[in-house]
Amino acid sequence: MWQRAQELIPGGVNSPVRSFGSVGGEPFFVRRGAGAWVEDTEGNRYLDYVQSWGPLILGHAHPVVVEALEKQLREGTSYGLITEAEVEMAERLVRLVPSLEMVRLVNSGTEATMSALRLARAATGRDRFLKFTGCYHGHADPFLVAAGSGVATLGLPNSPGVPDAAVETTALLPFNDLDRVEELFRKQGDEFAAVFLEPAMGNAGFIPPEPGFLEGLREVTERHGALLVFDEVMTGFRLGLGGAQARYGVTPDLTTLGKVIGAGLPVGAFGGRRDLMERMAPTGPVYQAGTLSGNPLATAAGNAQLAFLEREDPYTELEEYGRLLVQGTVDALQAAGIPASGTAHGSMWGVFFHEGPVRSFEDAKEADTDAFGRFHRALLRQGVLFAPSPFEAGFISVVHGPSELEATLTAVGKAAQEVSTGSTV
Ligand code: KE4
Repeated sequence: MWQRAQELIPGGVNSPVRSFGSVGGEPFFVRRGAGAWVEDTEGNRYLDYVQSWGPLILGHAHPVVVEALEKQLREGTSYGLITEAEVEMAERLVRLVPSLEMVRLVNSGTEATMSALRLARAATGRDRFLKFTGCYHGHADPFLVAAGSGVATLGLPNSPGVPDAAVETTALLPFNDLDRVEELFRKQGDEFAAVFLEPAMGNAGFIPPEPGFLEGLREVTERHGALLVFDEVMTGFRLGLGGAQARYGVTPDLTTLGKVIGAGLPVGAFGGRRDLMERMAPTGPVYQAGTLSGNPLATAAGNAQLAFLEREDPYTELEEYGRLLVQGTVDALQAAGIPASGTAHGSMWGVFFHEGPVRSFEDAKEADTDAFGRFHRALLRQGVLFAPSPFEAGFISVVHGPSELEATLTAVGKAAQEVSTGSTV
């Protein structure tokens, strides 16, 4: 099957990270998911900390999501016309996410971020924007940028097929370095439409903002008439019910969402201040559209999952599990003589094979990725699935409980020993 997949689909996968390229070995094919577990086509079960890269905060096939989908399926899968479920979803997002006065649903995080950037450029009449190294905002051209020739202000494409023109208005600086932002904006701040970031990085491992960083960005963008855009596709409803902006107490002008709000169905969203969102077609001139945006299956699943989170507010338990998981993993690695550090906020967490502190992607890149690969394979053999890359965040769902934590930490202890004694192949 793996051979057939690689013959017919580039790399055998419909998204690169699924190839397990950075941890070695062959990926398994999933037959089903159930709660905190995924099962492969050979009947092996794995405790799942990937959770479809964030969406499955209730775990796989949670009854409230399955029931909502079963009910909707019989009524149809898409209409291309408005439905009450879209209004219910918009009301809930506006109620729970501090920056949202209006919101539009799209089909992926990529669509959400590319639309938010277009709106920020339209609203300010400026083309340039600042992003941070290691932050991933989907694969639209303006975001596929590598550090320029030493200077931050000239983005260069980081993928063939992206024209220089698409990224020369993208500036790039290290995360958590407010001084560099202040310095850039002192000189050129009035050229910038936006500062665009993951308020806590989930695509470089898990790297939270340092105290003062987000507050500083809020102040410098206001001072120079630029918009502050939080890409909460991953942190939304993961760092708490109101996402990173509620947890860290900084309200952006625009927010992008995805993942959790679709419960595994394709959904993205962008929203924010009313005066900005009213510029979107058809009320305003900024064009954006989508055949399946807000489709009934996605809103059925998303509404069911978000309603559960709003009703049960499970974040204290999620964060406690994350804290114990990270502490137990770091302790086991250090006991095996392997430098390690890590953090857990809300239902996201990360461990670096790096003694820490890890404040930026530049720091994260110094981690021992080879040892991480050996650790990942050793865990897999014991039925535990961590994200198959050292530069991804881990997730916890409401169906990860004490027995899952105990099983995980037992596997982690053995894997750490295997890595340090070099007995892993
Ligand atoms: P999608 O277009 O993949 O739905 O969302 C893009 C995106 C935007 N913003 C943030 C903060 C994101 O984390 C993502 C997507 N995250 C990756 C995980 N590293 C998706 C996994 C994948 O690429 O397969």
